[in-house]
Order: sequence, then structure tokens, then C-alpha cells
Amino acid sequence: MPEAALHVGSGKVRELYALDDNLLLLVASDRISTFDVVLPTEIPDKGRVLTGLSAFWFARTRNLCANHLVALRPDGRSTECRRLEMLPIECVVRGYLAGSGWKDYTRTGAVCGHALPSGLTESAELPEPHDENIDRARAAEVVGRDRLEEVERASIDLYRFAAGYARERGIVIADTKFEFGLDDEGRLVLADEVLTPDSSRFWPANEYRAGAAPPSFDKQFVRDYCESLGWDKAEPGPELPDDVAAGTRARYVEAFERLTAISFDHYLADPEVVLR
Ligand code: Q0Z
Repeated sequence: MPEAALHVGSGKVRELYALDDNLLLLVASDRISTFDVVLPTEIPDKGRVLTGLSAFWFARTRNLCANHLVALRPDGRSTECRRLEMLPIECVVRGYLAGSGWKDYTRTGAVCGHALPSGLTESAELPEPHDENIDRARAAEVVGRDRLEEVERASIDLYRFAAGYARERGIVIADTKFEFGLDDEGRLVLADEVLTPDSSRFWPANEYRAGAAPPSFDKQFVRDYCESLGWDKAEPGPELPDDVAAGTRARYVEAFERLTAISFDHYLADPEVVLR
């Protein structure tokens, strides 16, 4: 727990503190969730990988969209960020037909109101990335039509940039979720955690093919192990054996190193390397 900071929120695997009126501290733990359940076994350095990756993307997309990042703490898992007025909408961008999007398509031929060509297969690349809001009409009521259009434009631009970048480094970013806020002047600011394996679906590019569900880049060992147990996916989740935890850590570190081209040891020694 950081000193002189008020705890203001908990996520499944993250904590949020207020440092003062204008500054928050986002702390990523090493907890891991699968099938929506947080497991009792931690993945060493997972929080550092996610924090470093997110900061890496903030640094590289600041010309596409302003963001909340102020500083990275030397622990590598804590981000100081500007406190914003968060927009109460989730901005999901899909470049591929996976997960709930694939399910919706098989039932209705559309995903969240976006009609798609017929004959697409599971995991197919979409003709163009779609920004998906729960319900666009409802989202427009909540934030206004002009603001929604701005958020959609920013989300798709960010996704296109990151997906293209990642693809050259052997990772398919199938979909991702962004959160935005507004600063004092009403400017749109990208916030929270961005383009990490926890906020996105990462696939190894060499195992990607349309017509099947590719393995998760980071969580596949955990999922396979959990499936092998016949666990009913209710709380509490199972402990992970050492080899499953170690293999999963290695996959997180591999994603970090592939995307940033920075050694993870270098990051641990000096987290701000991802910002340069
Ligand atoms: C992010 C969340 C977490 C619980 C609020 N820059 C910001 N300004 C205002 N609010 C937020 C941010 Cl990032 C904000 N969350 C999500 C994160 C634990 C909830 F670590 N909630």
C-alpha cells in the first residue's frame, strides 16, 4: 500500500489510490483471473508487465490521443495518472470475430448493431475494425453524439495503430477495450490500462487461422490446466502448479519483449525505459 494515499477503488486484479485532488495511483497486482474468477496463485511480475506495456503504448500513441499518464513509479507496477471525469462507456474495438462477437454473429449476422457480410468463420479478420458500444443509441444519450463520434474515431485509430505494430512483432490483437475521461478543459483523454493482454485478446500470429479459436497468448496454459481439472468455474478457483505459473509468467514477459523490443530485466532496473 503506497504511503499517504487514500484507497479509492479495487478491480479484480488492480487497486486505485488518490495521491491528491488531481493525481491517482493505479497499482497492478500479480493476480490473474480466468473464466472471471481470480485464482489463489499469483503470476510473478504480471502486474509489472501490464504496467510497462500500457505505459509503452501511452508513450507511442500520444500524438493520436492525449492520455492520463504522468509518471511510472520505480516499482514498475504503479502508474501516477491525472484524475479525470471518466466517461461511463466502454469502448471495445474488434478487428477479428472472436468471443461474444462470434457468438452474436452466428445467431444474428451482426455484432452490436454492425451488420457483417455472411459466411464469416470464427476468428475471421473483419473487413474493418468496429468500435462496439453496448448500444450506440444509449451511449450517445449518455455522452452526446459528437463526443461519441470523437471517442469512436480515437478508439479505431488507436486500435489500427497498435494492431499493425503488434502484427509486425508476431502478435495479433484481436480486440481491445479503451476507457476515456475528460480533463478540466473538456478534452478527451485516454485512461486506465491500454492494449495489454488483460484489456485485449492477444493471439500468437503464427498460430492464428480463421475457422478456429486461436490460443490466448498469455492465459492458454492456465485455461488448459483449469480445463484438465474439470473445475466448474465457480469460486474458489484452483491453485496453479509451479510449472503452469512459471510458463504463464514467461508468456507475459515474452509479450512485453516482443512488443517493446526492450528486455524485461532492463524494464525492472529502470521502468521509464518504456517511455523513451
Ligand atoms: C479508473 C479502476 C483500478 C478499480 C476510475 N485517470 C483516471 N481518472 C479517474 N478515474 C479513473 C482513472 Cl484511470 C478510474 N478506474 C478503473 C482501476 C481499480 C477501478 F485499478 N476507475
